[in-house]
Amino acid sequence: MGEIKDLKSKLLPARDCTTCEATAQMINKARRDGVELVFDRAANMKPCPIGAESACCKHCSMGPCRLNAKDPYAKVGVCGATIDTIQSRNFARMVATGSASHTDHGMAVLQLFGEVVKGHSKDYEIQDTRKLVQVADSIGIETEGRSNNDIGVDLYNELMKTYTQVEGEIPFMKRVPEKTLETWRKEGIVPRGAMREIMEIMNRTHIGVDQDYENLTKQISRTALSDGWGGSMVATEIGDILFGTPRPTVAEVNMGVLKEDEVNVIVHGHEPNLFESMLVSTTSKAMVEAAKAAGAKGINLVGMCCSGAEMMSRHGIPHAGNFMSTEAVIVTGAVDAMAVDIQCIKQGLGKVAECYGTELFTTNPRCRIEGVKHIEFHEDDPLGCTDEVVIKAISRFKNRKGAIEIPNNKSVGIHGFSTEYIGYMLGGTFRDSYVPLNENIINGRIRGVAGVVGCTQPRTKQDYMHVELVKELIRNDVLVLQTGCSQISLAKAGLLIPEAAHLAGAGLAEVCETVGMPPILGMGSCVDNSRILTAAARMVETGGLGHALADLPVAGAAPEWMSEKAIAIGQYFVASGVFTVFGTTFPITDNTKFKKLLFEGLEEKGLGKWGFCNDPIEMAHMMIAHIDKKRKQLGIDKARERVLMDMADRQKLDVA
Ligand code: NFS
Repeated sequence: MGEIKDLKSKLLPARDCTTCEATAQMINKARRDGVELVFDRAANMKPCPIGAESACCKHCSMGPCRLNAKDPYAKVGVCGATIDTIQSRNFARMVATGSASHTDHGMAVLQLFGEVVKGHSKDYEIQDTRKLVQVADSIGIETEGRSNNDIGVDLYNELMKTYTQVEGEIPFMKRVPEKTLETWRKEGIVPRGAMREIMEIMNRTHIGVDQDYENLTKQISRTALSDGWGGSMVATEIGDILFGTPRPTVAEVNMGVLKEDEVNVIVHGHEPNLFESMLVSTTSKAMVEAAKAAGAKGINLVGMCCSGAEMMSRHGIPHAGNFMSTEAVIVTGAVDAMAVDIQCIKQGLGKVAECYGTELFTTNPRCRIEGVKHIEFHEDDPLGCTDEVVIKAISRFKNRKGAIEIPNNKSVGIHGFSTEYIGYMLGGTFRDSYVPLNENIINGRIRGVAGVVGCTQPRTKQDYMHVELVKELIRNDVLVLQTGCSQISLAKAGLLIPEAAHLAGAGLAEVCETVGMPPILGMGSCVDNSRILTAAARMVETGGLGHALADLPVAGAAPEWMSEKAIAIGQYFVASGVFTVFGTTFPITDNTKFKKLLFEGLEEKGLGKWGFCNDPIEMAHMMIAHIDKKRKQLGIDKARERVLMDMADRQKLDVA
């Protein structure tokens, strides 16, 4: 399938690279300054057409073997591997890597939690005891009359099985609707423990092991589910217990959040603990005084990418932009220090930071960059790292050289819609309920729910597909849930506000106005896609919309995806029963049995299915058609027709 287009010129005009005005301004500045960014590297790197279609194999040294994507069954690899074996193995390894990233991150958060509840950590404490009890209850841990630490130790031990268990079902399977779990058991795809699943996938994709794409696809689903309902879900739930469950918070987004007269510190990455500690360092009296002594008005802490999205949701910390803007933001010259942890950290940041004198630091032993300074973050002395970064930032502020140009774009939006908060918003603090959501879906005011998530990337105009797709969905009464870089795209477009309801269809707008909520709900980082799963499970549990996740009128999309994590997320949504559409490119060869299985066959087994589309409006209508199909199967399609008729009648009356 591929779909990556040949690039005509070596340097694309900034306007063709992005719809983000701030990023475009910085692309132009970088070109004036002679600094190369990701957009320029992409224009000079023609994607390998065989690799883009996943028609090559380098799993052994008899090859690498290249098959012909145009005539996929004309050739086989040296070992005899068919196109279906080669593609499914490549896909499996993407899912394994993506799942490993989320689960390793989740396990680190759980380990920190373990230190806290065992009383070994003095720097962190549980912020949300209500959620501690809720999560423990949800997986059958006794909570009545017990201390938080006792509950916490049991929760730690139980959730550690998510990663280390060898046989049995992972703990959060208790949250999966019974009918969905039955399907998974029948298919043999209930995850045992993430380490086991990832290890098995690596074995099965070695030369000469699993050479039946259907059998391998089962392990692909099982591994992805160990991420969505396992590693990622633990990261979200334990993150909430440790750092607080998000509630709607106003936050500013885009490069205009940088301040010329303050020390600007950016944290970019995925693990909340570094960022939480940076918040303590940048607000400490001693550091603020040191900044003032250096001539600054204060210290301005800003986030980027996913940990930025979490901190924005939990504390209203401003956010400077998504994945495609992480180099561009340094071009402002105003970033005094950037501390990174893991995932989506471009190696190119090193050079750009050097050009503008920004102090760039890696902090996690898993992620170092050659030539970039490393200040290791230790959970038993978190401030040791973050204080040092802030001191370096202050000194860079004092010695700033070169012109500073901060784009004045920033948008204010509301973020932090956790699964729990959606319940309180609809039902009130003491009677958390999803009934009003289900009722409004059943009566047709809300047509369905879409999750729009994932990255931005240089092979498609930054933010464009996210924004146009979401606008088209809400225009058609589809409530949109968002996470990750996609949420930042919509936030920059100024649409994460209740007033965006004026762009929504009449039914959705009416619900938003009654509840006082935006038609687009920002739920946090990419691991917080697990919030979309728990919200979907709540919808099934609430009743009236079928018995399995696959019955729900919902769909998902990642129109500008680029990472292996995104593929893992897509696969766990598909395995959970959701129609999931990706854009820009898809690592698969057309007209193969493996593609047919992913794009059609899985749905016939009671799971969801994949889709691909490169036009945001068309993509929206693929999702809407699926939602309408589900409404019809549920027998609620007529209700929507009636609602629409009522509205038309009302409008006629208004005119009269
Ligand atoms: Ni998700 Fe977060 Fe962004 Fe893509 Fe990267 S930051 S985990 S992978 S690029 S959405």
